[in-house]
Amino acid sequence: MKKAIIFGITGQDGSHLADLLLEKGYEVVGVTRRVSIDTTSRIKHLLDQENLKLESGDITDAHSVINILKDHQDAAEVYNLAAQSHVAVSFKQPALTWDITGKGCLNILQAMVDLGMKNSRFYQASSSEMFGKNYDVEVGMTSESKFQDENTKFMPQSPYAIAKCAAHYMTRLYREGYDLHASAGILFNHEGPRRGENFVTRKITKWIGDFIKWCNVNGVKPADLINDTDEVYVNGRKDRSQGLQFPKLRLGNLDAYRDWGYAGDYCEAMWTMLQQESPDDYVICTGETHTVREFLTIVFNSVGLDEWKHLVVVDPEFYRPAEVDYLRGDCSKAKQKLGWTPKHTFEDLAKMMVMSDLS
Ligand code: NAP
Ligand code: G4F
Repeated sequence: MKKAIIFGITGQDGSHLADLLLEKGYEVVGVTRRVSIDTTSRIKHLLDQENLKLESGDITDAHSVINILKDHQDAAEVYNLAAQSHVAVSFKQPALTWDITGKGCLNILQAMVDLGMKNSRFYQASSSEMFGKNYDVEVGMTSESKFQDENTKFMPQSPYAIAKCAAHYMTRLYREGYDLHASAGILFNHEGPRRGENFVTRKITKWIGDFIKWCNVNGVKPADLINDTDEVYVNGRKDRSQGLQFPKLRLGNLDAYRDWGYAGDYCEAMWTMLQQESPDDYVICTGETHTVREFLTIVFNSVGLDEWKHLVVVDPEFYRPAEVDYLRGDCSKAKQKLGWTPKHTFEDLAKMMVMSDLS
């Protein structure tokens, strides 16, 4: 039976990857860090599987990394999905982000070399955020289109993206310098019902789910609503102390473009990369780009609301010191070499997330 180690198993992607590997008959070792509350909610459905083993560890602690790898040197695959993965948080906690998202990867790679794990394959979760401000331009007969692929230069725009660049280069160095089978997936934004609640897509679908449930419980129809700067009120009950009120959805930059796909599809790409004879780097994306505004429109329309402007507040608190304005990937290489294509569209994704948050 093949063994795989997942650093970051409790995260969105770690949980999808664990589903996939267990389905494929792997023995899965998941690394979880000790925190004061239970973080296993995304893998709750897997906890009684005998092929899943959880090990306690932290990728910032090189001792814990080497001890875990020493106990599982027979692992065929090692996935590094662990990160402080929130871009806005990385501006507030840059050193912590560096230690986890940048140096954590080095701790794993060096431990694999020190332990002589020549037969184990390594996956690094690189990010489209590394492209930052940069893109390439394809000039057609009548139009131009912007895109990023494996050859686009990185111009990172956040402490998170800089840490990811360091880990990405480190992965390439250990591949070339130590002959390690180390691949990096440069994944564009991917979401789903298991997405953390403070990423923009999930923040929106979670809010709409809570809002619709509140309307249903209180017998409120959108036509009954009265607007205020911060909350929505129900007609005839304007007294704030007693009236029905619901906080508006507060967001930052609505004009950013992202290439959003479904996390389950992207975890299949990670696994496929490690099945290749030679390690390499691959862009994984949908090739479509949409603004936060467009996501809002699809989500609100999907619950029968034509308009979102009166329910959303643009709050500068959610602006970032530096922004990534435009991401749209070109995954031709993954299509050709891995035979991978995304299965879910932007609309599918938004509706899947809304349905889940409504239930
Ligand atoms: P996520 O939901 O934030 O999960 C991050 C995981 O890392 C969690 O399991 C977390 O554990 C773990 N972790 C954090 N600090 C750790 C530490 N010091 N030691 C060990 N584990 C630690 O992220 P995701 O969306 O699944 O993304 C997975 C990976 O892909 C991340 O590296 C992310 O940066 C990268 N990525 C994500 C996207 C995307 O759109 N989702 C795109 C490109 C790249 P806790 O549960 O204890 O917090
Ligand atoms: O959902 P986001 O926080 O994702 P972001 O910054 O693109 O990063 C995600 O994708 C990366 C891949 O490109 C990953 F590497 C990274 O780990 C993470 O998974 O923000 C998306 C956009 C940004 O432009 C942000 O400024 O939405 C904008 N936004 C507007 N209002 C907001 C909000 N983002 C968040 N999180 N919260 C808001 O209220």
